[in-house]
Amino acid sequence: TRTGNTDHLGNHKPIDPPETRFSYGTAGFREHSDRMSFIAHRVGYLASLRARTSGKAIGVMITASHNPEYDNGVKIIDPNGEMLAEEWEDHATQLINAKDDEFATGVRALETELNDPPVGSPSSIVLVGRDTRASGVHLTEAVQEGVGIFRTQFKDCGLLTTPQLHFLVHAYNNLPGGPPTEQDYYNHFSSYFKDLYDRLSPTKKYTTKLHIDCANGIGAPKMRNLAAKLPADALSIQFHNEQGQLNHKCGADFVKISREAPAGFEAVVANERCAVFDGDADRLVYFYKKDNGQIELLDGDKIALLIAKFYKDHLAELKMDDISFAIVQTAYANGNSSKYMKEELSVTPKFVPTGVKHLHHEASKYDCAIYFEANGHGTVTFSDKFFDTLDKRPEEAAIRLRLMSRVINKVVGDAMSDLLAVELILRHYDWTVQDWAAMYEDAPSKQIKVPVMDRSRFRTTKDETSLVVPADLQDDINFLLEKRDGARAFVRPSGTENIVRVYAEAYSQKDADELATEIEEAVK
Ligand code: 16G
Ligand code: ZN
Repeated sequence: TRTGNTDHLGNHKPIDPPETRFSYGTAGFREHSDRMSFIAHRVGYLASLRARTSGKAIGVMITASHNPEYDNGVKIIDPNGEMLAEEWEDHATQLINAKDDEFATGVRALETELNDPPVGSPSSIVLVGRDTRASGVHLTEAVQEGVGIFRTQFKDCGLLTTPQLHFLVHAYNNLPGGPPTEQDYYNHFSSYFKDLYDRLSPTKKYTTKLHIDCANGIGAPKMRNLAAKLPADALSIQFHNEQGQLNHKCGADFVKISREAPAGFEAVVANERCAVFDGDADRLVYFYKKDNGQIELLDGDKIALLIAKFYKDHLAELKMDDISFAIVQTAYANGNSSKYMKEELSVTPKFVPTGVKHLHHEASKYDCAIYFEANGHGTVTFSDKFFDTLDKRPEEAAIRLRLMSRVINKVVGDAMSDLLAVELILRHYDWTVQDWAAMYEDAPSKQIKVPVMDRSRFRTTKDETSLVVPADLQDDINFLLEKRDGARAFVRPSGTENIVRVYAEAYSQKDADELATEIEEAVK
């Protein structure tokens, strides 16, 4: 029978007071791990349904990224390796919020709405991956039980970075050969890296020494696997934060927000290049210690600009004028990065709301587009036309561009592959990390997290740069801005934590700090 036995749908009971509403946010469902089991179970069912309707492999990633160890989350990866399609987010939100005794009815209604997708198709499978969080083990089981409700195939892919699972799902559905493995990931990125590396000229200023902060997460073992396959003299990596408490005083989010060197970097000397992952290795930022002990941060905006310069230079050299090109940013992008794009690269950035799906969606409209959030999450997307055009060009610049475009994980922002791209581009230009930092100077900015009881009280305009509710708070912000020439600030509710974020930018750091603090007071 189609519907099978639904007796065990209630195995993972919601343990929350009924008034809690969960929504499939920018990062799927994310909660304290104690509350996640029934969510994982239902998401397992939903992923199996998505696999059945598409007849393809679907991914479920268990991670709470840069959040503390005690949190966890689940998100679904679509057949092409990208984020879950929007209409399915609605299905997910509805099903997770169903009360225990409504779940079976909800399931039947959804199956009917989707024309009873077939059970047991050999091509439908759910691939599950998890980061290093201890709770990931039992949440994997919960997903498996959910997938099993209608006997859809299930494969536990074990510990993976988030982008690795995206890569596997994409490869499963789109590449010939048997089921892809984690080794295919390393082979893919290391071999394109080597091909491009072999074509670059010897360097005078670029140095191979690189420190990596692994945020005590899954990036540590996986980057070691990848590094082992790179040409021996390409990078000399010193790994930090491999075993300690996940994301604690380290990782991309910590460094970006605090503008401090992570714990474990005390002995690193000034001016050495340092890369930083987050807990599931989909974000990357860089920094170096300055002589005065502070750090110079090279965030997602700086990475975007470095990659954008490489692409613009190559497209110009090859005169590929019929290739549409774009850079996509959010309101958190540093004002001076956007200015550099306009003035030095002649590209006016497109602005979209926070969350990778929005950036990715906008980027996909172009033949080649670079998108990055300031927090370090981003990648480059390409159309078929982009590759078709390049394939016909014999020039060295075309070969370089093609190889670079394979080093990049086009389906999702990926700290490891972004790192390879950055290192190759620095090598190509023979730049030090200081040369890169000097592309533009960040406008002084400050970000503050303000804990709130109910973040749904705050609603913004689509571009997230001003509040619709509470309107009087926006009036206060406008008043504070009027006092400061050239300043910019906004408040937006987090999609992942019970906080609102205050962002302020001004001519001086002192002004930015003051402005942010004054807004923080107004929020409280
Ligand atoms: C999630 C998003 C990230 C976004 C962040 C914003 C994905 C895969 N991740 O981590 O892109 O920057 O949320 O967090 O979309 P916030 O809503 O707490 O500011
Ligand atoms: Zn992450």
